[in-house]
Amino acid sequence: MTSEKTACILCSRNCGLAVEIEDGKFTKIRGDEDHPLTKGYICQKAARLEHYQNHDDRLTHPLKRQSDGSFSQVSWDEALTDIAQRLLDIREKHGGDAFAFVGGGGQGNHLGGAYSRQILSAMKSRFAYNSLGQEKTGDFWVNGRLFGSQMCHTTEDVEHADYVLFIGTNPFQAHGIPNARHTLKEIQKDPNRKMVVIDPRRSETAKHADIHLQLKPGTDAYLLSAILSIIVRENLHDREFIKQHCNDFDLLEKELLEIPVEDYVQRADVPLEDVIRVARDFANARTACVRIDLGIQQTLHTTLNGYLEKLLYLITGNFGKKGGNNLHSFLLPILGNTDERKTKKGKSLKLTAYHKMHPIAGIYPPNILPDEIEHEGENRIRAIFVDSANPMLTYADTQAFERAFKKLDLLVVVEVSMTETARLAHYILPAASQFEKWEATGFNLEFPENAFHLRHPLFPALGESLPEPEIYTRILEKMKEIPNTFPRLQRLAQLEPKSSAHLGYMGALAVTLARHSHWQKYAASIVYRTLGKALDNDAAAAAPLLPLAIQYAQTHYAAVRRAGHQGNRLTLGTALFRAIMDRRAGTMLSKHEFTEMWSLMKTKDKRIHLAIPEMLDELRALKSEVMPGADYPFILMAGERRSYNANQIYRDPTWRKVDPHGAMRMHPDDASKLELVDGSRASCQSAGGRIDVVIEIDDAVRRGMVTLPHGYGMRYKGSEPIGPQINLLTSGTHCDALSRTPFHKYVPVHIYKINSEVTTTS
Ligand SMILES: Nc1nc2c(c(=O)[nH]1)N[C@H]1C(S)=C(S)[C@@H](COP(=O)(O)OP(=O)(O)OC[C@H]3O[C@@H](n4cnc5c(=O)[nH]c(N)nc54)[C@H](O)[C@@H]3O)O[C@H]1N2
Ligand SMILES: Nc1nc2c(c(=O)[nH]1)N[C@H]1C(S)=C(S)[C@@H](COP(=O)(O)OP(=O)(O)OC[C@H]3O[C@@H](n4cnc5c(=O)[nH]c(N)nc54)[C@H](O)[C@@H]3O)O[C@H]1N2
Ligand code: SF4
Ligand SMILES: [Mo]
Repeated sequence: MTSEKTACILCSRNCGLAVEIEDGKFTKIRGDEDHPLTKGYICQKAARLEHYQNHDDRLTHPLKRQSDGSFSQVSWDEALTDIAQRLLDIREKHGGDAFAFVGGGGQGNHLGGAYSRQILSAMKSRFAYNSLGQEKTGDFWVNGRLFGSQMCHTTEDVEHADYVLFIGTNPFQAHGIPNARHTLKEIQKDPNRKMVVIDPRRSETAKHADIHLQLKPGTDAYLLSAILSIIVRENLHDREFIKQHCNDFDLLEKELLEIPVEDYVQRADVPLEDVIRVARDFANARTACVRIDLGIQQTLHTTLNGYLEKLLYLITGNFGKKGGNNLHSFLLPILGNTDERKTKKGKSLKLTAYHKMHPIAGIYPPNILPDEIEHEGENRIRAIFVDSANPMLTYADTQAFERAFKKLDLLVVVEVSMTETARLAHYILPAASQFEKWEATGFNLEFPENAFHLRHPLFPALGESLPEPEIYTRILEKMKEIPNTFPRLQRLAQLEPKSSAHLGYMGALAVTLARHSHWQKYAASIVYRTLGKALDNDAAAAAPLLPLAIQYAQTHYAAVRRAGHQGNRLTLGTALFRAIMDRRAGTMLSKHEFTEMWSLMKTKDKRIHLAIPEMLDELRALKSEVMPGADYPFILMAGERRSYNANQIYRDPTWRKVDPHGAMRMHPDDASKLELVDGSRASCQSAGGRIDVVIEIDDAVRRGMVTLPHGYGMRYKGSEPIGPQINLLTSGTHCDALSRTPFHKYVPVHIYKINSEVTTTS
């Protein structure tokens, strides 16, 4: 038995874990008090991680599809030689646009993403699709306009705010904020602090709140603009802050004054006096912040909602201060900046062939992918790599994805498990699990104190599985994009003592990349094959953190030193890298001061550009809009976070202690009209599909709304789907016009009672 440190891989908190392992298994899992941010906190899901590490769907060998549809084992060399050749043929014949990369990191594994993305460069393609493009790209787009870059990501200091507004998020179950359940209880206990929840369901979080605005699904844009209007009408905005930091407030103010407050509040169907109270108290609070998530990002007016919630803290001056919302630093950058208005060296952004869609933050939206594969044009997508994602269950319109993926000339899936997507692949490449390799996430999203956790391997890789850095580096070598050896760099890496500043190596790397500029895009694999080989404990995969740490220390010099790292302008970065490598419980990266937040702004004038013309147009258009779905009796929230769902990460259903069916929650009044009781079977029909469900009566949901959980529908060991395959009901076209992210929380449906036995597919 050994005791080790690691982190949870189930949500963006990545809580630090202290674990005991024996015979290749976790025998004990608890929160790690030494973790610099999570300090011992965990939720009930982490204790079950043995169900991720060891189960019957784990992949052990590369698999190749045979002509009869079955899979047979092949060697790595055979698989990668053939894949590389087929990629080169497709590139030669159809150009790089015929290739797309899907996924590249889930809730716990982003280190591999630094390597997998290189295959896009090798294919001369820009088409990176991932799950952020079905939830957060609208938000990133707004950040780009307000703060000058789509990489300016915001965080919220819920732990120190006097007044917290949760809109469309249920941190009690979904977490996403520091030590969620403790933090919620702290606010609830303190008579001087207030919590407001805006959610059509009386969620577990709403149960802790001082005020719950139980609005009608999809009406957030009305409610939030009414709150903003009340604030400016009553002169509660922070004029001093606006004058000092913001542009174009007058344009915004004019629009906000036009909002018909009473009408909009009525549309949202919440008490006007509560709304007025929230507007006043939020604006008058000493410190206030807003935390949002999918409830507004996957419903009507996604991007506009993101704009309005940000205006709440901006015009009240709750930005760049303790207890407010803030920008934060990134060590491992998971976002890019792709402003569709700007051109780079005279070249505009790459639009997709069929939908002419531009990327946001470097990401294309999965919603359009089936059309980009299926259209008749020469420049359609013909080859795809899927890595760390299960689009067959998680992207909108399962039927369209199945149809489209079957038309591909090449589908390669890099996975730890035999998933529903893997079953469609030409090749399945087995990845070592997240506890069998060096891993980390870029979910270091905090301010003023930010931390990073590099996880060490705890178990040997299962069977022949390999870490992604090795898989993708071998593919680049097979494609002859990089040579197999770099003798000079390897020699220098070996020469320098392990604890040195690696200055000789870094200098030689810079010279090599300057001389061979076509290798720059493969820096991760080159560093992996050279410096990586010289690191202890086979830590090659972590080698690209050295240049990132150097860059981070240069950009945030004072903050890194405040976090206790020592060194001068040349050596601080390597000291930070060493700390990251050595501290198994995670490392505090930086301690900023609040005034330094403004240095993270990317507008040229370092001011916030409040008026976004596209958003003001959409705001104006709300007045004459009719809510969609009026001809359906129910709005389905397709994808709720509950105590026992965790995206598609756990496949073995025995991990769940409750909710085996992933039941549909329905208000008792609605249920009685349909003669449904707890445990009844019913059929749920949307415009696109039908699934059978089991009913759970729940008076916390609004009448006219039903909910189904996300994270079910797996065919474990080839079984029938377990629980609802919700994306049989959703659609890629029912989406935000600007970001193309789906309205999963607003799916109009009919529900019918069924008396026969349940079948769970469409
Ligand atoms: N247990 C668990 N936790 C998770 C995950 C998981 O699978 N399981 N997944 C992780 C991931 S990837 C993500 S992105 C986060 C998501 O985390 P959240 O967004 O917080 O979780 P959801 O339950 O999807 O949705 C949040 C709330 O939105 C509400 N809602 C629905 N429609 C509307 C609406 O029209 N307006 C408003 N204002 N609210 C609405 C729902 O009732 C729900 O309470 O969770 C993370 N954490
Ligand atoms: N209708 C509806 N659809 C939704 C949602 C919703 O609320 N409603 N939520 C959406 C959201 S917010 C998200 S984030 C997505 C999540 O959906 P996806 O992006 O598809 O990601 P995960 O569910 O996290 O699946 C991760 C996959 O990675 C595999 N994996 C785990 N570890 C590793 C590893 O180390 N290497 C490799 N190569 N693979 C690994 C797992 O086996 C799993 O199959 O789903 C989205 N889909
Ligand atoms: S699921 Fe999220 S909140 Fe729960 S232990 Fe894991 S990282 Fe922490
Ligand atoms: Mo997500």
